[in-house]
Amino acid sequence: MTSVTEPRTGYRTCPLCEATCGLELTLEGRSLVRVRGDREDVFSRGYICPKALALVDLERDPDIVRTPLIRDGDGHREASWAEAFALIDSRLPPIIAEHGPDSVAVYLGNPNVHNLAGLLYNPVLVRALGTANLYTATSVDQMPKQVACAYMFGSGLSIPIPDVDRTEHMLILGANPLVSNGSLFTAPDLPGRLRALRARGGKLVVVDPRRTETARHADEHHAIVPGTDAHLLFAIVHTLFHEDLARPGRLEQHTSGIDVVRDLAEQFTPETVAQATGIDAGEIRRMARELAAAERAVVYGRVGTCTQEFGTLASWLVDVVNVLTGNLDRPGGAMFTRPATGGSNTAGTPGVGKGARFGRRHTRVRGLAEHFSEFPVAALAEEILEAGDGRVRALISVAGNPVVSTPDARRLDRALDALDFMVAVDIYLNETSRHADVILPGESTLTRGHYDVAFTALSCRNIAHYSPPALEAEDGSIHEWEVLLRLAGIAAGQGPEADLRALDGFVARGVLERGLRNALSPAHGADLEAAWSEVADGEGPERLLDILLRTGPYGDGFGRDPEGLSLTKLIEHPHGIDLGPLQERIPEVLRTPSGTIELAPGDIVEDVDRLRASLERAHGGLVLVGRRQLRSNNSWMHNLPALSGGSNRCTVQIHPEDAARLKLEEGKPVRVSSSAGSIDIEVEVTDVMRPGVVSIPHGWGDGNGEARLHVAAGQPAANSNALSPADLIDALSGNAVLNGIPVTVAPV
Ligand SMILES: Nc1nc2c(c(=O)[nH]1)N[C@H]1C(S)=C(S)[C@@H](COP(=O)(O)OP(=O)(O)OC[C@H]3O[C@@H](n4cnc5c(=O)[nH]c(N)nc54)[C@H](O)[C@@H]3O)O[C@H]1N2
Ligand SMILES: Nc1nc2c(c(=O)[nH]1)N[C@H]1C(S)=C(S)[C@@H](COP(=O)(O)OP(=O)(O)OC[C@H]3O[C@@H](n4cnc5c(=O)[nH]c(N)nc54)[C@H](O)[C@@H]3O)O[C@H]1N2
Ligand code: SF4
Ligand SMILES: [Mo]
Repeated sequence: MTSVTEPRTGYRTCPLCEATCGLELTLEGRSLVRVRGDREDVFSRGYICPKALALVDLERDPDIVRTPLIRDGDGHREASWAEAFALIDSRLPPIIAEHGPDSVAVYLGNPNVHNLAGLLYNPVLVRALGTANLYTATSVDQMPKQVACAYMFGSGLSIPIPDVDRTEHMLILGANPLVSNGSLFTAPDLPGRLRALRARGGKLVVVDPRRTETARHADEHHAIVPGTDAHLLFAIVHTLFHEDLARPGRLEQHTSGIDVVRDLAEQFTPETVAQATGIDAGEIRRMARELAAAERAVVYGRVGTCTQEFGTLASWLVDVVNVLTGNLDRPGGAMFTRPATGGSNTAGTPGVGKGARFGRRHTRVRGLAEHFSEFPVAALAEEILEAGDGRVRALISVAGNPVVSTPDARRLDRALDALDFMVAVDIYLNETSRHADVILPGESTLTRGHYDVAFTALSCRNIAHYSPPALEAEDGSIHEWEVLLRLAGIAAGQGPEADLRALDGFVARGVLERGLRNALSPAHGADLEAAWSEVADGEGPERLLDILLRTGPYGDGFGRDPEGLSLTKLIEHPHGIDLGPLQERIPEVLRTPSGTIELAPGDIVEDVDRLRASLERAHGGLVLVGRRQLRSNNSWMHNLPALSGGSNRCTVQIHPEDAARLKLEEGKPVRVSSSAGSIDIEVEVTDVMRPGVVSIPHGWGDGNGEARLHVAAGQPAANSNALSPADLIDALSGNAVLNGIPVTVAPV
């Protein structure tokens, strides 16, 4: 018998991590049967990692939530969309009416940044709710970098990206791109790009308390004491000044505060920080000299430098060194992307702006400042649990698993039980969504179009790449953007049957008006009605994307430049369009009040006292850091057989000397405890760890009967964030400290 359905091929960008690799999908009927790298993808050239292959398992995972679920006693039962939305409409608006908009919190998780629905329609939902209680995964991730960039360059999304393909020297702190493939640094096949850097005679230096996969493939590895990157970087800055190696070059005329930084660095001599950092003073001087001597060099810091006690200072100093060595905004250094969908630094006045303003609101209980209109998620549990006016009573969680991903995880787990009402938009019934009164299914990767609005703004080349849906949505299913818009309609008091088409049109017109108002847009000043008539028939994320592209920096300006970008043009290029290497953008990219790179922002300068004080602190005792695993993705891919077992084990790694002293035996269970709690976990004795530092991967749940994760439930696991104390935050950004947590380890 011959098969009824011929295999078909579709192309799409991988939605799983920031690398944005091109995939070639093979489908039979509605089934995804094979995933390969798309060799013709203009950016990834066929590269993929094991996670993408697991999309086949994800699509057929029987545990995936495909119909709305409604709480029924201790469990959940299936319901129709109409019943689910009606229930939300009967519960949510009364809470808002009685207790005000802030009584409803929103948590937005990481996958939102990887899909158009989340990126473009969550803001609509948050606006409709009008709540100040917005929390996202940003405050357990890159908030310090965004805060530092906002101070220095005037926008939280003006983040300098390593120009890896042209650099000759790269210093990486607190990132493990051989496993993670990079973050705030979109570069498919980053492992290959780093190999190429060394093959052309360049040098790769890694600073990490663990001898990571990346460290093992580097020229040099420095096993730093966790939380001391700012000390190390300050000593590098000190050396640059002291040895007259600071050469900002053309940046000098565009930079203010260089002298202030020189004064601040004065006391951070390599000798002063050597003990704290665990890195020899001579080595620090050599690192500084080599950075200064290299023709093109770049410093890059990521999760390990952000989710720590001095996250903002470390993130700031990364770019201070890039500026002082003349490597900011220069080929082979750290450069600014110019994204095709535009952004804060492609609008407004080139070279000047309002800059950063934080703390317009504060959390009720601890008084923590807002950054970019969101609060630190480390404060969410107390905002729910602590009685009083303004308490959070309801939560909408979209593609997030904060019970596993955020600090004091067990307390948050209890807090979610204390809510009056919770909605989760998620593809799994997991540690977080199990608390929801209503779970609304997210959408399959195959039935939605894809464009990386976020990551094309953070990539090491300028790229535009749209993938149309590989499959039509099934009858009766609802696209994720429609789910979010439906929730927005309910929040706005329009009920569960609001006119989605009208709401969507309103959203799209707003985006179009903003685009036409932007003096830097090729569509600036175009006739609104004429432009609207070109998109009036469209809908959803695709229409918004089309407007962003056409009004963006390479756009067709609604007909003004027929060669320019539009969604139609991208559809004609299924393997993406390469818009070329990164270009110099200073001073035009700046949006600071002074019109300069503000190298010594006041708030940051003040925080240096805290850093200085830490030098006098007594050391000793074990500290915990995290790690990522190649065949895993934060908290939600442990349920896929293709990614289970093997190297993917939830263990605590510890140096042999520490293990001997504590009488810990390889493979045996141990109890790891911190001020927040304790977990039992298997021990792995390995000299990849720096003595005094232990490592546990995040993303594993405690195993909970109510979750529907059959494959994951069979694997030994423990929630590392049960150990992260919610009171440990980076002072300037409110970001959680997830690395460098004091712990004890003992045999069970
Ligand atoms: N200790 C420690 N903690 C950490 C980190 C660390 O390094 N150490 N890293 C932090 C970082 S960098 C991040 S980004 C956060 C992540 O924190 P979160 O974003 O809270 O967690 P994820 O594991 O990404 O969970 C995503 C959720 O989205 C669901 N999901 C997946 N795809 C879709 C979809 O298409 N639609 C919908 N609606 N739902 C979907 C999944 O089922 C899951 O419930 O964790 C942070 N936590
Ligand atoms: N396979 C896989 N890929 C992923 C993910 C995943 O879960 N799995 N998650 C994705 C996400 S959401 C993100 S944000 C990115 C993150 O990508 P990366 O930033 O590369 O994240 P990690 O691999 O956690 O690397 C952080 C490193 O910091 C080190 N570290 C800890 N504390 C310190 C410190 O104080 N100083 C220094 N210098 N180093 C320290 C840790 O040992 C670790 O090696 O990865 C993405 N890609
Ligand atoms: S590296 Fe990231 S984008 Fe590329 S295939 Fe793997 S998960 Fe997908
Ligand atoms: Mo992340």
